[in-house]
Amino acid sequence: TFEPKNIIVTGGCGFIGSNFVHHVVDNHPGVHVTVLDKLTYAGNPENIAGLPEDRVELVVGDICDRALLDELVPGHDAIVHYAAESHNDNSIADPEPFLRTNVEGTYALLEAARKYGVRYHHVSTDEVYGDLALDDPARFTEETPYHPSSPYSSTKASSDLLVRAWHRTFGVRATISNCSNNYGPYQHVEKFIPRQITNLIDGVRPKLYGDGLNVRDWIHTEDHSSAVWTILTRGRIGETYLIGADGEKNNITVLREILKAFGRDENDFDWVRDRPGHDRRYAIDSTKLRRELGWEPAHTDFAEGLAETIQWYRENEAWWRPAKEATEAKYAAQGQ
Ligand code: NAD
Ligand code: TDX
Repeated sequence: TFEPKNIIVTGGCGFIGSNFVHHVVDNHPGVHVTVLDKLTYAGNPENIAGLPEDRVELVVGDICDRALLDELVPGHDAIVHYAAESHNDNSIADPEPFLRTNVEGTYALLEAARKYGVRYHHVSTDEVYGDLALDDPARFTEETPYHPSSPYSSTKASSDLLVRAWHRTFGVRATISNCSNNYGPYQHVEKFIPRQITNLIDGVRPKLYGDGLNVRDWIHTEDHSSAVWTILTRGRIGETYLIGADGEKNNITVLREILKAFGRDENDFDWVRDRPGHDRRYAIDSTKLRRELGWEPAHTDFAEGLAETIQWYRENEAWWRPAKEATEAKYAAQGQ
């Protein structure tokens, strides 16, 4: 077992990274967290506000900044890398920042991990495997070939390959996790579930892409955090672990659950233009993580997790309101 004392969490002011920071503070008392975050449109320091100052430090900076990494990384024993450009629709509108942050940024962190002998965990996505047909009984495993579809997922796939090479060639003590779609508090209003919840709070009709039958494999972000901690501390070096909680649902089903929670008719939404190259279905087989490391998800009741998430957006309008108008303006310009 690896017992980290002083970790860097990149992207710790984003949705999943900040949930991980809370998870570490709440569950692992001896650990200090340095958050390295550029505070892009997706990063919000309020996500980690109020945490004990002797446990969490925020450094505002870019993961591509090699000089900053030379200052920051020595003295830490692990890097947990969440920072990314994360939204598929943005990657279609403008791929450039995805190449920089996701590929060059990962390269810079790997070089720092190599130079200072630091343990490295790489947070990635199931989208690197491409998509499955709706009627295919198969799910993704660690052996599934890479087949990314979008600019976003191709940059994530590229970064995963860099990690594998830096482990094999330079001996960087690295692990990779590929997780399915997360939901929960602090998710940006550009993403599917928060977008529809906040639309309904605003009295605006939700927007469904294509035929609404695309399937995503939903996991609560808290379960993603416990899985990453498990892999960081007990995973085998050089290995990849898939993270999932058996949460396959198609988009129209999820949307109708949200509509129901707001007491609206199940057809009270708009069909909008489909996403180009839209992946049909993702599905994760997380047997390796469960058998080898004994991890289990705790939040397996999607209806309950969704109700709590809706409640969180109702209670935290001040958190999401500033981003809402610009996000919807961008979608409107794309016919979505
Ligand atoms: P997010 O967009 O909510 O947050 C990204 C964070 O990274 C922000 O705080 C942003 O300011 C920061 N950041 C961006 N570029 C940076 C740079 N160059 N330097 C430093 N910080 C930078 O993303 P998220 O949804 O929380 O995703 C986090 C990670 O998890 C990503 O690597 C993503 O690929 C992966 N992932 C996400 C999901 C999902 O469902 N959202 C599923 C599987 C894996
Ligand atoms: O308004 C919408 N209407 C709609 O039907 C939006 C924003 C999305 N959708 C659909 C597209 C997808 O099929 O909902 C599904 C989920 O969309 P997103 O929230 O954009 O997520 P997705 O593209 O599946 O990617 C997410 O999961 C994997 C994260 O954003 C990625 O960072 C992660 O790697």
